[in-house]
Amino acid sequence: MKSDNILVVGAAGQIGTELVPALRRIHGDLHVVAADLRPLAKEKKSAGPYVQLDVLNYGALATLITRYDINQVYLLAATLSAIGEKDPHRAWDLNMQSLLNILDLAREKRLAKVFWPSSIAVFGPDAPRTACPQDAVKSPSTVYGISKAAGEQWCQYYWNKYRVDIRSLRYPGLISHSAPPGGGTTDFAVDIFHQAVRHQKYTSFLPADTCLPMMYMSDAVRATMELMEAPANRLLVKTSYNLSAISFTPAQVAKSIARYIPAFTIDYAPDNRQSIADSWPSSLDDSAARNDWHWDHEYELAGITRDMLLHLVTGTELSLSGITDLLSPISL
Ligand code: NAD
Ligand code: AKB
Repeated sequence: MKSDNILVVGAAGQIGTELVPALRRIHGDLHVVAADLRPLAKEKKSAGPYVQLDVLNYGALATLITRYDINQVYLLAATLSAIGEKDPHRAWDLNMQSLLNILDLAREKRLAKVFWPSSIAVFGPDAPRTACPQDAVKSPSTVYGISKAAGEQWCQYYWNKYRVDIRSLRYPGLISHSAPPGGGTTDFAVDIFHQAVRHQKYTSFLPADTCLPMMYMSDAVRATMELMEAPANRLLVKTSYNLSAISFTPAQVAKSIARYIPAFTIDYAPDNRQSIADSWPSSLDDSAARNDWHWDHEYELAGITRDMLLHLVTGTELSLSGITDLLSPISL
């Protein structure tokens, strides 16, 4: 059987940094091509092909797909919620045109499958705040959310009209120790761990009690790969699946960190990202994903905290002696 050749565009970002190695472990280094606008960072060795490319350049994308005989594309390049508000037209152009380029190439080159991520940002103030259903009303208040809501409809359109097999997840805020976040509203949930390890204190740009849906990156990568491996006839949602793990507030993650770093303190200086967070649901109902392709998350807040701190203290001046309990077993 012919092996899959996979292209990941936006590979140098937060998700790509963990997704590319995970795909290479399954498909082989040479079968997964990483592409990004940024050059490969000097300190990062690439086990497989790395190509510097602008996803808005249709011709360059087409050439790359032909050269590497690509049959699956993961499109990760995008402008996230907070950065998007600084230049809405630019965010719209990148988020929409990148998707349309990949959808057209998927049709033209008869790609077997495409993955494109949506977000909890498709929901706005008119959707239920808790256990937000798969088909809840979408009234996004950011250009990022508008681009994701429109993108979902494009995915469904290309399926209905051209039978392009495009699979999508509405990711919650993702937490990773491998790469810095790219300018979203949920970034506090990553920054707080870095600051806790470096300075034992953090100033949150969201208020203490703002609750948002979150997920550990290893769960998100696994969800992505499980969705892509699922039989097509089980995938009934052709826009994007709600995907859920846990929800927490800045105060709750601070308390979880303080269990390991007793000197850790948090204070609050909410900024414009608060209104974005306030427009999003605090939890999602992802029963369609759980029913259709048996999605289940692994990491709870305690497991995320422990794993993040374990990775981040390694190589810092902070020794494990300042952190209690890190190595004792706990439930995830
Ligand atoms: P990121 O900002 O960390 O990475 C995006 C990557 O795309 C960057 O490496 C950037 O250099 C690259 N890129 C930007 N413009 C490009 C262009 N013109 N051509 C090629 N590459 C370009 O983002 P991420 O957190 O990895 O998110 C990836 C996707 O997942 C996005 O669609 C995002 O909306 C979605 N998502 C992320 C989260 C999250 O919490 N990280 C949550 C929901 C949805
Ligand atoms: C953001 O905050 O913009 C992203 C997302 C939830 O889509 N992390």
